[in-house]
Parts: sequence; C-alpha cells; structure tokens
Amino acid sequence: MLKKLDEIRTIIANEPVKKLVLAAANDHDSLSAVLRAAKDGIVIPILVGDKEAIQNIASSYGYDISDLRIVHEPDTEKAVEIAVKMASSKQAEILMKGKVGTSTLLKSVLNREWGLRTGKLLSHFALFEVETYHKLIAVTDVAMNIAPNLQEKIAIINNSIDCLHKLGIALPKVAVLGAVEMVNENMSATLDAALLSKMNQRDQIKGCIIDGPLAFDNAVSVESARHKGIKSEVAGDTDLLLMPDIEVGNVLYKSLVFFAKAKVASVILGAAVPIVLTSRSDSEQAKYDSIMLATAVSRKQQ
Ligand code: COD
Repeated sequence: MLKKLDEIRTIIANEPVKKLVLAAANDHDSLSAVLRAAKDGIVIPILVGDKEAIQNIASSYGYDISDLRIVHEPDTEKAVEIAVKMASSKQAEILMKGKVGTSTLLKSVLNREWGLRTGKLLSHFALFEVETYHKLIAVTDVAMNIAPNLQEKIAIINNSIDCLHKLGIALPKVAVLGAVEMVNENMSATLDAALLSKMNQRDQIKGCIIDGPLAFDNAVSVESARHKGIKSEVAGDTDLLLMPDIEVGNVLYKSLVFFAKAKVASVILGAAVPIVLTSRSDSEQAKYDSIMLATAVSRKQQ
C-alpha cells in the first residue's frame, strides 16, 4: 500500500535513467521539474522549442542547461510534432507537455501517421496523496476522455489497473462513482457502474475488484458506507475512482488540489510512451511527481 507519492522513488530506484522529451520547453515550471528530475538521476532531458526562450528562462532562474540537448523550433505546433516523433521513433521514453495547450498535444499524439497510438484507448490517470485518506487514491479520467461510454470505461479501468499493478497494488479496489449508490435508470452513470461491477464478478474485467454505483462519500469512507448499510469490499478502501465524465473528474481533481491541498501526480496511459500532461495550474512539485510516475509506468512497458 502506498501512502506518499514520494514512495514511487523507491519503485524506480534501480531503473536505468529514462530519456524524456519536453515539448515546447519554454515553460518555467516544466523546465524546473525536468531539471530537478535530471539532477536526481531519474531522466535525461531533451528540450524541444524556442532555444532563446528556453535559455532566457534558464538563465533568469540560474539553471545550467549547457549540457542538455536542445532542439530549436520556435513554432509550438512544430515543436510538439518533433517531440512526439522522437517518442514514436524511440529516441525518448517519456513525453512531457511544456508551454502548449492540452488538446494541441493530444491531437499530435493521436496523429495517425507519426503519433503514439497503440490501438488502445488513451486515458488520463491522476494519483493523489490526500492527508485525510489512508493511502494514495487514483482518479480517472479527468482530462482526456470527455464522456466515455461503457466500452471506453472498461478501457480506462484496464489502463489504470495496469498502472496500479506496476505500482505494486496487486488487486486494486475500483469504485465506479455515481451521485447515489442505488441503480437509477435516469442516471446513466449508475447503470454503467452496475454493469461494470457485474462484468468484474464474471471475470470480464480482471485484476481488480469493482463496485458501483458508489457515491463519493461511501467510496472513501467506511463510516459513511456503514451508515447507509452498504456491504462492499471497496467502500471506504478505494484505490481507484472511476469518474462518470470529464467535468465531474476535473472538478474533483481541482477541488482536491485547491481545497484539500492534496499532492498529485498524473500521466496519460495507453500510448506508446507515458505522457506527462500536467496543467498550467499544477505546481512544479506535481510536475516532478508526475515525471516519477511516468518513469514507473515506462519501466514495465519495455
Ligand atoms: N484514445 C485513442 N484514440 C482516441 C482517443 C483516445 N482517448 N480520443 C480520440 N481518439 C481518436 C479517435 O478514435 C479518432 O480516430 C481521432 O482520435 C479523432 O477523434 P475525435 O475527433 O473524437 O477527437 P479530437 O481530435 O476532436 O479530440 C481528441 C481530444 C483528446 C483532443 C479530445 O477528446 C479532447 O479535447 N479531450 C479533452 C482534452 C482537454 O481539453 N482536457 C483538458 C482538461 S484539463
């Protein structure tokens, strides 16, 4: 059981250093996180973007980047394309977003000719360290799949389960969230949740224990589940929260970060390489922790 994001460091301790390509590297927080990860021996960075802008950021913060490979490309979309191609041609094992919009990067990743498609659904996975919860808790999908259908939810669960296995959680407990814990035909999230639970019981989705629908309170609190008379192996001990859609997920993500002051690491799964795709509002620490998470994911993809 992992309690702190920092414990990922132990998981990746004996791994060879990974090459990370930072797309549109003229972004202070991303650059700073990457340089810290390089100093800690986690990654070897390749910076793609406007060389002068990157060097200006580095010199204004006193970073020494003289030893790093920089690929000069002032146009953001072209810089992203170069970075994605480096990952698809195996010159880099991790792709990271710098100063570029999320959908620009994702569209490039999904490019049919030179993108990072594997035939799997790509999905976003966020791992939270929340002071008021007894272990790390993952949340998916808060940033990529907008309104997943049942098949897409299965793919999102499978991506996340692979990742949790890589983090040493042998049988993750998955709570499929709804607004209520009873099946209500007018709430489609509860119908999908019931189907996913049954599919798990029948071994159509393996390697985890799924229960749902669960409301947020009974997913994360034993007392709350007991109070409602819910008998569940998952309730109060959830490892992974499956969101009904991106809006609910994104609001939960930001509530945890801004109100609960949670720490978070996140990664896009299902592509040829893990992708660090933190948002502008994420801290430098979140970017650093996400690099550690991506390293753990990339380690066992080989
Ligand atoms: N995995 C694999 N393939 C995908 C995925 C996925 N998750 N999503 C789309 N595709 C493929 C489709 O099969 C299709 O072949 C092609 O990509 C285009 O699909 P569209 O037309 O549905 O998708 P796009 O290009 O309009 O948009 C894809 C995005 C990922 C950009 C889109 O889903 C999106 O904008 N998601 C939200 C991103 C975002 O704004 N997040 C911010 C929250 S912080």
